[in-house]
Order: sequence, then structure tokens, then C-alpha cells
Amino acid sequence: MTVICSFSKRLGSVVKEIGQKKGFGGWYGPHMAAAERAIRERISMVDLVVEVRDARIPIASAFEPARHDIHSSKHMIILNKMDLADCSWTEEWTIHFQKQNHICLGVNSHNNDSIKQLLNVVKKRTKDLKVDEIKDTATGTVLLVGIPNVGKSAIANSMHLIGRMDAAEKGKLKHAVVSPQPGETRDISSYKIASHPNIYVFDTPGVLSAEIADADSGSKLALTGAIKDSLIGQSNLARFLLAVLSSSDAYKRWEGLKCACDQMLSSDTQARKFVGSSQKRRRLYDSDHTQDFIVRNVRQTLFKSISSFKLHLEKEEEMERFIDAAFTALCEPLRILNESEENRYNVVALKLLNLYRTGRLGRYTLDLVPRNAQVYRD
Ligand SMILES: Nc1nc2c(ncn2[C@@H]2O[C@H](COP(=O)(O)OP(=O)(O)O)[C@@H](O)[C@H]2O)c(=O)[nH]1
Ligand SMILES: [Mg+2]
Repeated sequence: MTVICSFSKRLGSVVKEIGQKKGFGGWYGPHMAAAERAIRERISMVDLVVEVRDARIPIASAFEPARHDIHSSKHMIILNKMDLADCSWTEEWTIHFQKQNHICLGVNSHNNDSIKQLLNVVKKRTKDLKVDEIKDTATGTVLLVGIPNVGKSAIANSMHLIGRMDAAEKGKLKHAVVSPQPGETRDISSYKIASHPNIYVFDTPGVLSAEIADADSGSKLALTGAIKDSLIGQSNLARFLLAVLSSSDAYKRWEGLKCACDQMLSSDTQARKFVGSSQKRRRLYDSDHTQDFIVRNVRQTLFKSISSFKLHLEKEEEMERFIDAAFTALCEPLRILNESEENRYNVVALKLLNLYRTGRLGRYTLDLVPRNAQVYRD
């Protein structure tokens, strides 16, 4: 077993155990059970069920209650957050699901063109399914389902906004709560996404079964944010993330990055030469002092840390040593030198996870299309 596999299994076993805890220790509480019942009841009533999955983990993020309840003709799979996943894998996954007779589409809910494409597919599919009653007065209904934090509410909002604009609808816009924390949507709400005929999309709370299929899926679900970090521990997640990053080739692209500090110094020297006033210099410095500098420095630090350990990372103890060294090295680029030693570790974990989950450390697909034996790639 490769080191990354054993890391994944170790974290995944912890996740699986947590899932089975009753009461507040796990994630499947009475509220999620009630949401699951309400969703199941509605499945037979709507025209189309759009299952939202995370493009980084198209298998691990499957919505279990959908497996048996939804007739394939009205089931559509979308792979959201495609901006965070490797493009070629998303393409392969889309073809894979289409070969299994699913309508499947990669989506980035923050991108208008992507939402327009989704709206067109949803409108066409709803129309096709309601062919007998197709009149302008017919109403189409679409249920958005999925595990927590895959972007259902973000999709509902974007479809509502763009769909109404296209239909030149007036009146108040509704707004679903979108949050990086899982479990923020508590009720089922409807949003109008088209007129003539009217189509409504129902946003639903995320449901993640207490029984995770396998340990590997557990670690991927936790890393991508489907489970509250507080249940697993951010430092455990960041350690797994560092193992994933070191096992991918993505870091090699960071070799040529110039240290942002050097660049900042040299641009400041340039500024001194060409811009006389200190006010202008401050403006240049301020606008340059962006998150991008931090990202570049973090990438460069990761490149150095991974490269210096790379040859030895097949052993678990070496991987642990690399991770400890990377945590220490990252304090500087993440600018957390003033924290107490114990706190520093937690802040590195928090910031590193945030960079990864917002795509600033590259695009990674963690679930691979069956038959492909390749490991994590960027
Ligand atoms: N990068 C990226 N982030 C997204 C996308 N869709 C949603 N998100 C983010 O994912 C998080 C969870 O979104 P939300 O809609 O609340 O998920 P839900 O629990 O499934 O309703 C939020 O921080 C969103 O901004 C996407 O396509 N790309
Ligand atoms: Mg939601």
C-alpha cells in the first residue's frame, strides 16, 4: 500500500467512526434524518432531480438516498466546483456517467456561462419530460439534492438570478444561504428559474449517510469539506492534505516561482527610482500586498519542502517528518510567527485548508475514473 493510501485509510477510519456516533458527536442527527425523509417524499413529485456532486470526488460525493429512489429518466448528475478539479478528469468523469445513461454536466456555480449552460440543459430536460402537457401554463419542478457543501444553494441562487434576468422577470430576488460550513441549509425552499413555462428549483439541506462506504471516501469527504472540520480536527485534515500535495506532480510547476518577497523588494526599489512621493509608493505597495503574494510564497515553500523530501516519501515515518517540517516552514509565508507554538500549528492548518479549498494550491481530482490506475494528478 502506498503511503498516501495508508494516510487516507487512517483518516478515513476516524471519519467512519465519527459517522456512527449517535447524538452530537456525529453528523447524522435528527435534523438530517428529517431532511432525508422530506427529500425522499418529494422525489416522486418533481419532474427532474438534479444530484449535485463535487467534481473533485464524483464517487465519494454520491447522494446515497438517490441510489434507489430516483428513476434514471429524471435523474441528472452535475459535477460542481469544476474550477477546483482537474479539467481532464472532469471531462473523463462526464463521459463515464454519460456512458451509464445519465445526463451529466460539469459546473462552476460562480461562473455565469456555466450556469447558463446548466439552465439550458435543465429547461430542455424538463420540457422533454413534460412533453404531454407542454403549454406556457405548465409548471416544471426541479429538486436539487446532494451531500452537504457541494454547492446546491450557490447553484440555486445563480440559476434564480440568471434565469430571472433572461426571462426579464421583475420583483424581489430570493437568496439561499451559501456558506463554506456544511449544514447551513435547514429547510427546503423554492426559487423560480424560468418563465413560459415556469420552472422552480427546490434547494434542499445536504444529507450524508452515517455509514460511509469506505475509509478512502471518508478522508476525501472530510478534506473537501462535506463534514464539519471540528469533528475531524483541522490539523488532521491539513496533514492529509500535505500528503496529497506531496503525492501529486502539481508542486513541480511551482519550481520557477520567484519569491514574492524578492519581487516585492525589487518592485519597491523600482518604485523608489521612478516614483518620488511616498504616497504613490505606499499605493503601489498596498495594491501589491495581496493574497497572491501569500499564495506564491506558500507554493514556493511547499515546492522546497516536497523536493527536499521527495525521494524518501515512500515511508510513512518520512512522510510524517516531511509534514512536520512543512508545517514549520509554512509559518513564515503564512505570516503567523507571532502566535504561540501550539496555536501556530492550528493556524497553519486552517490557512492551508482554506487555500486548498479555494483552489489557490492547484486543481486536484481525488476520485479516479475506474480502470485508470493513475494516482492523484493535477
Ligand atoms: N470554487 C467553487 N466554490 C463553490 C462552487 N459552488 C459553491 N462553492 C462554495 O462552496 C461552499 C458551499 O456552498 P453551498 O452552496 O452553501 O453548499 P450546499 O451546502 O451544498 O448548499 C460555499 O463556500 C460556496 O461559495 C463552485 O462551483 N466553485
Ligand atoms: Mg445549502
